[in-house]
Amino acid sequence: MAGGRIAAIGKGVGQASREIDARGGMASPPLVESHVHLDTTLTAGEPKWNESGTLFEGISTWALRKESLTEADVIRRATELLRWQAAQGVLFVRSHVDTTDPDLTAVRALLEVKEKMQGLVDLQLVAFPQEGILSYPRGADLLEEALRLGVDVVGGIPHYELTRDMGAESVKITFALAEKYDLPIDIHCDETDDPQSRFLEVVAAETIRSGMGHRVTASHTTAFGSYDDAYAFKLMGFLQRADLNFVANPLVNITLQGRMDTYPKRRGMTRVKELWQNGLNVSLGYDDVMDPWYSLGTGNMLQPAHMAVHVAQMTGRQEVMACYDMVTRNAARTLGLEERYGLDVGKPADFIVLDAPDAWDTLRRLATVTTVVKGGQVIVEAKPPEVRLLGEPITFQR
Ligand code: 17E
Ligand code: FE2
Repeated sequence: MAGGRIAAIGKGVGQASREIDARGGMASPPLVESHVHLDTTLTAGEPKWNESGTLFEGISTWALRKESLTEADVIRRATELLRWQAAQGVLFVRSHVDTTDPDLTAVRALLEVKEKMQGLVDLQLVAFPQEGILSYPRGADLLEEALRLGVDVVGGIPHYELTRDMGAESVKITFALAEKYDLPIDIHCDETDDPQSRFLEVVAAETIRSGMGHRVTASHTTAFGSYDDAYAFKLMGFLQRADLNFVANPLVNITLQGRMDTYPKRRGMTRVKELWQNGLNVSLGYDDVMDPWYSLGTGNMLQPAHMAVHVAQMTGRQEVMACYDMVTRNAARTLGLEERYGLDVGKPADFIVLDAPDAWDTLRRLATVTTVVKGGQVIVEAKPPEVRLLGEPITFQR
């Protein structure tokens, strides 16, 4: 490393001022969080718990918590979660921030957090109209105001607009704002089990029309898991033409979706394996840590990858490895970080060391991130848990 950048890679390439003993573990580019809600984090139970476990009770519970929101409150909670994530090797984060608030309190707070955390974590913010662009009073104005304040990405939530027409119209508003301010897009799209929720096709059409390609991301898209195969097959071709990114949030959607089903009960996840097989960029997010939608969690990105292996049945050798890519390289692509991300000479010296020899073993054991290096500086050192049975060490290795 030199000047905070990677100077050389390989054996015998010169003398380093500091050596890190990886003890047989692998080095990897940092973990990337491509979808989280930092404004809502660490509020579980406030002012009440989400007893039904549905997306909708999550939204109404958050609306109650929003009434008492202050900038200091958001800053404290968001900073805490970013620290948890950095401590677990997550150095790049894309967070949605609710713009359906006449005061834009969370927007102002997270813009401050972004500034304050620079140097530790790269934070991207998405203006997210939680209660709708057209269904919330002045929703479109508030969304645009957030962009003027400096939010990086334009969001949407078409499936939660009052009618199908309003949903389609809202997608067009998102694209119009993105084009006006030259910003990427990340839309909460079709987060429902309703197979009639078909806003992804509108997003694909707008992506093709605008030529925005991989500057567009469709998040959640859980209804894609409920579409019939004939429609899904046709749609997949359009998605390939559009070349947009997908983010799935398996920890959260496996619990939020399927709530109106008895049995068989749907998995409520988008077609992660098939999107990946068809060459589309898929990444994974945590979505929520201890909030009205998901009361558990620590922000460790190996957990959604581990859950994706199960929910998407990506259990083949290469498939498990692909799930690791979905919280590293693919997520970096979703965030548009290709230029500065990766273990290549000349790129910033940001990397992690895991106590596992490869990506497969990392997910099998939910390995510990033992070292985190940011800009050439060691910022985290951690020891894997030491276990002894009758005095003998147990390593969980065969
Ligand atoms: N809001 C939403 O609409 N969907 C989600 N999964 C979360 C917030 C976490
Ligand atoms: Fe989300």
